[in-house]
Amino acid sequence: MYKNKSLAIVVPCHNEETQIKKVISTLPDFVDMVYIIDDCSDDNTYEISQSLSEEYNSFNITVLRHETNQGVGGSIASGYKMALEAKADITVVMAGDAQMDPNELPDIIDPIVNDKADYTKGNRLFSGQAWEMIPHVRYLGNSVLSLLTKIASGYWHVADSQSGYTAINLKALQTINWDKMYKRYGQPNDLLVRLNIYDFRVKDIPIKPIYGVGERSGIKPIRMIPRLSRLIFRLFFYRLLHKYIIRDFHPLVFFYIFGLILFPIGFFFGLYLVGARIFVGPIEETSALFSALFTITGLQFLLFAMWFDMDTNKHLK
Ligand SMILES: Nc1nc2c(ncn2[C@@H]2O[C@H](COP(=O)(O)OP(=O)(O)O)[C@@H](O)[C@H]2O)c(=O)[nH]1
Ligand SMILES: [Mg+2]
Repeated sequence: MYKNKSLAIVVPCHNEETQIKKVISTLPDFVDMVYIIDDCSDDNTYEISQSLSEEYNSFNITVLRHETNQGVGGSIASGYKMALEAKADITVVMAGDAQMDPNELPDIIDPIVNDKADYTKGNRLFSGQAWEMIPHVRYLGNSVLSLLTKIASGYWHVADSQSGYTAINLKALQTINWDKMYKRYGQPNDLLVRLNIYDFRVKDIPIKPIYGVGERSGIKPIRMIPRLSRLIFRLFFYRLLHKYIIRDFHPLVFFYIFGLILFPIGFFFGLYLVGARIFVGPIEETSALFSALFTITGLQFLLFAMWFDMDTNKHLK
């Protein structure tokens, strides 16, 4: 128990035989239950986890093995469902590769204990050394995805969207449909969008970036960014539909739609006109006017839509 709240830890694992012991052996005493999800590893993660569950039986460790690989999101969903069954007041996700510092647990869960947030997540970018400590390709990829996730999720104050160190309260755990959550690396982005649809409060907590502890990442940033960008794009429309049309209504949807239609037409037509002016010769004034009108109104629509969205979500900090 932590300040009279029961605390569950979900540990998604894929080939973590060298790392999992470190994760479990460093957990603080106030942890009530641990769910290790072995995502169909090829190594001895499952056997090692089972022996850890005997060695550290005060943590009530349950080890679940996926018969097929589901991805990190699928593993987290399995863990969440077990925590939900146990009615854990707070459920924290800590990766099985020891990249999360257990000393930071109180920082992550206190806002939930004090009912200041429904979901908290670590943010590695607040640290002054983030650029030095995080591999550069990941840092840049993360920044792009974080910006897109702000737009898609409506949590404009949340950054480091790909961080996996998170805590969730029982109410949110009971509300989200875990079978629908995205199963692979886009899981954090997907979950933020779902939380926003139900107006849950999300807080970023500064944490230390930890690299070089023997972890082997499954992420290939170059392939990941286009794939996740497509997912985030889809999630954006999913949220607009569910939050501002189905569950409630806000005209910002129309602002976004008009903006997304008018701005690209105006912008690309403008580019074409610039090319024509340079390489061919004079262009029609009305064409230039047409392009300018579309670009300017489209841009206004987009910026207003963002502003309205920010305003609607500002109480969810
Ligand atoms: N790569 C990978 N990791 C998984 C999978 N299922 C669960 N995980 C776990 O998810 C966590 C985060 O994955 P990792 O590749 O370290 O991501 P990163 O820390 O963001 O680079 C680790 O604890 C993995 O063991 C899977 O299918 N593939
Ligand atoms: Mg990792």
